Amino acid sequence: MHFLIVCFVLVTQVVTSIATNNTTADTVRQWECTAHDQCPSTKACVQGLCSDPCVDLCGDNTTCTVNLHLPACACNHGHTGNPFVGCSLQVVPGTWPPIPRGKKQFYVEISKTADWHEAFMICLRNNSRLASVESAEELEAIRHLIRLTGRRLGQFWTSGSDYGYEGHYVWASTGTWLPSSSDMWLQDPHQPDNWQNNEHCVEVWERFTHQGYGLNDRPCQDKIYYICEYYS
Ligand SMILES: [Ca+2]
Repeated sequence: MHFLIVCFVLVTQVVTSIATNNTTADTVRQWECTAHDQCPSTKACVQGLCSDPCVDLCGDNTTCTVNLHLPACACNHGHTGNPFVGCSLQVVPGTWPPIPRGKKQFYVEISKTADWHEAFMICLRNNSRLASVESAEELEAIRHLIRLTGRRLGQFWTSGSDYGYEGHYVWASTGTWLPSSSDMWLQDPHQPDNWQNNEHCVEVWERFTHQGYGLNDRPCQDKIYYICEYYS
């Protein structure tokens, strides 16, 4: 559902008497109009000229249309707010992603560590969710952010888990599958390996510099850094 706010503004019709003593013939001739209906339907009579009434009328993320000389501002699809001031992406409570067609972003936390469940809660409390790494491009974006922190060989929780069904991984924040055959899993040894039958949560790990960054299952109670995702 999106909200569409349409507001009409009556453009002030300038009807000023030209029959004043000081009005010259030249001044009279430069007037295009004295009423809207003397202009095309997409123009309005503003200060004697047929003008576009949308100029500088609406705020950001809006569309202005003119019907029978009258301008109307409306928020663009997926946006909400006052179209004359500006509209922002509409947040839909209880859904993820919360913003239709919003851009997914990641936040890498390196100031504190947490176990998997604690990390999940921390991200929720910060209007985000524990990260779901759903493509090689997203893994690359995370690698770039981690590199910016200066941390090497670090370990970071994602929302991946096979708690519900051993060996069947899902991104808990989105409910989508994470195939065990995905190229994003670290190799040598092949992950996920459920080492000692105690690894059910998924991290991003720079195992060795020559392997680069990839996914690995590890014990959920381990305290490591974590990555949240949010939309803007
Ligand atoms: Ca493992």
